[in-house]
Amino acid sequence: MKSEGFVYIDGTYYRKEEAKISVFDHGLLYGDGVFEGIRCYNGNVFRLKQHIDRLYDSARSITLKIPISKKEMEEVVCETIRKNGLRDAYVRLVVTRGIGDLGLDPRKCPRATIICIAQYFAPLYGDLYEKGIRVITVGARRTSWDALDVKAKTLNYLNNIMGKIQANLAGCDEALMLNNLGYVSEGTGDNFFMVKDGTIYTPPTDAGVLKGITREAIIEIAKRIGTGLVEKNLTPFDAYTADEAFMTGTAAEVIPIVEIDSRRIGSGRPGPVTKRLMEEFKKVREQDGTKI
Ligand code: PXG
Repeated sequence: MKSEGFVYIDGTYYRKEEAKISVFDHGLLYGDGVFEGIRCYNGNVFRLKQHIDRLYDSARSITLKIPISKKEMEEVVCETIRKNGLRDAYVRLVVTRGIGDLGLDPRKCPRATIICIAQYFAPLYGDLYEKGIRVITVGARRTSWDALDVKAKTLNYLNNIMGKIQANLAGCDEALMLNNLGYVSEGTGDNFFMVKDGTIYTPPTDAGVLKGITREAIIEIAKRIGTGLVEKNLTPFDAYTADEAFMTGTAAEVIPIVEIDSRRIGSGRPGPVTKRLMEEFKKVREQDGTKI
C-alpha cells in the first residue's frame, strides 16, 4: 500500500498509515455496519445521490443513526477524493455502529463511526473485459432475504467471501451465487444479467439481490436503446442456455461472462448486446455524476 493519501474518520483526515479504528468498534467485532462502494470518473462521482440514499436506507433498516446529514456525507465523499488529488477514484464509505463495550447490544455504542477511503482504482478484471470471465455456481447461497434482507448493504459478506473462495479454488474468475430456493441471484459483488433471443433478463431484487446502482443504470440503458428487459427468476438451466451473460457492479462495471460451470455461453466470446451495453455504460458514467 502506498503511504501517501488521506482517510476520513469521523471528521478528521488521517494519513493512510495512521488511519485506524478501535478494536471495540462493533463494525469489527460483529460486522455491525453498512457500506457503499462508489466510483469517480474524471472528476464526476457516479450517481452519488443514489449511493448516499442507499447508504442511509441500509442504516435506517438496522436502526443505525448516521450523525451527519446526507448533504454533509456527499461533501465527505467529494472532499476525500479532492484531498487525495484524484479524478478517477474508488471510494469506500463505511458507517459502523461505533465504539462500544463487548456484547452485541447496539445500545453500548453511543455514536456511529464514519470512514471514507478514496484511492486510485484499476479496472477490476484487467484484460478480461475483451475476453470475458469464467464463473462457477457455488455451494454458498446468497444470504436469504428472510434471514437478512440484502437490500441493506451491510458488513456481513462472509457467505459471498465463501463463494469467492470456492471460485478461486476452481480457477474461475467469479462465483455465481444462487438464493435459498436455488434461483440465480448474483455474483459476490455484482449483479447478474443474461440475454436470450434478443431480450435481457435479470433476477428481480426480491430474489435476494442487491439493488445495484450499476444494475439500475443498465436497466435504464436497455429501455432507452429499445432492448427488451425482463426481471424474473432464473434457474441455472436458463443461465446455461443463454446466448450471452454479464455481470454489473461499481467495481466490475459491465463484465461479459463466457463460461458458466465449464459450459460455454453463446459463442464463447462477449456477445453483441453485452458489447453495446458496455459502450453505452461508458458514455453514461462520464455524464451521470456529481462534480467534485
Ligand atoms: N451485488 C452485491 C452483493 C454487491 O456487493 C453489487 C451487487 C453491485 O452493486 P452496485 O451498486 O455497485 O452496482 C454489489 C456491489 C468490492 C466491491 O470491493 C463490492 C461492491 C461494490 C464495490 C466494490 O468487492 N458491491
